Amino acid sequence: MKIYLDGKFVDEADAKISVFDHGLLYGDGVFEGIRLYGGNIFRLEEHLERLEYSAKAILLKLPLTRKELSEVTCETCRQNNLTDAYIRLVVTRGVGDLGLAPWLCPKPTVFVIASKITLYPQEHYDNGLAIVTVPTRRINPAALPPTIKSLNYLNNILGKIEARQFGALEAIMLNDQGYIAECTADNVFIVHKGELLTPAASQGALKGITRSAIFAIAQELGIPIREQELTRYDVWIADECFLTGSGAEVIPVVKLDGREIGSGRPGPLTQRVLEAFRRRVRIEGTRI
Ligand code: PXG
Repeated sequence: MKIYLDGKFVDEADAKISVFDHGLLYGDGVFEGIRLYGGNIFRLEEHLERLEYSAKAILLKLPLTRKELSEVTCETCRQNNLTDAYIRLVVTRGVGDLGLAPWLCPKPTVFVIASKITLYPQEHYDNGLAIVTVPTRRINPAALPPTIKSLNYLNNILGKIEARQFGALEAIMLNDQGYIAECTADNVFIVHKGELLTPAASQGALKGITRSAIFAIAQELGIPIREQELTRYDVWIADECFLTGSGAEVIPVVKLDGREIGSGRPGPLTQRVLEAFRRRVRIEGTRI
């Protein structure tokens, strides 16, 4: 496997980073998780824009332009002869000393990994996921905005560990007002009376690229869609529920905390959205 690392394509075994890199020492950096479908990168410009916003929010000056980042991302896929892949684009604060001071890190580190992806097992797309609500709250946007896709994922990892302790693969995280923010690595949607509802970013959700594709798909299909504050009660009485993410795509949820949602089976609107999403990823996108 060839990895892009700071201007060069190197073998996996040579893709090494300093122990003084602040991405490692402090989680000081930003990243994107991107998908390649049939030789097209899905919504690359949107991912690069979000990366630029994440970087700007932490006052990290990206060392490559949008065009250069786009080119190295495509080239990493080409170098590995990939047509379908998961791409991880990472920019860290770079090498510094043992203090926090980001201004003492002269050069950000940039790397791109393009690799195979393992989705949730197919049975969960067919039969739906059972998820739980975890006690760990999503971090308060006033402490660290969840709209920044930073290398600090410990809040989500604590949520993921709790999900597993309850026997679930994914979990709903509430914000500190008790409203649904998102899952540990996915956005949440419910269907209620024919309408699609999802929490706003202000509730502590990442502005997911898949989530924004769902807004376009809903419009195309003529399904009403809007952002709304959601509680667990809204999920209890929902007709359907599904999660979205670059890794998960669109996955039905049929149980929350052991309680069946709707009919207890993946619902018809979820199926329509999932099919439309799978069609869209094949035709939309940047040819590598
Ligand atoms: N919320 C969080 C906290 C995420 O990390 C999403 C929502 C969905 O956003 P996108 O833009 O992907 O629709 C994410 C995305 C992984 C992996 O390695 C994680 C994500 C995406 C792809 C792979 O587990 N998180």
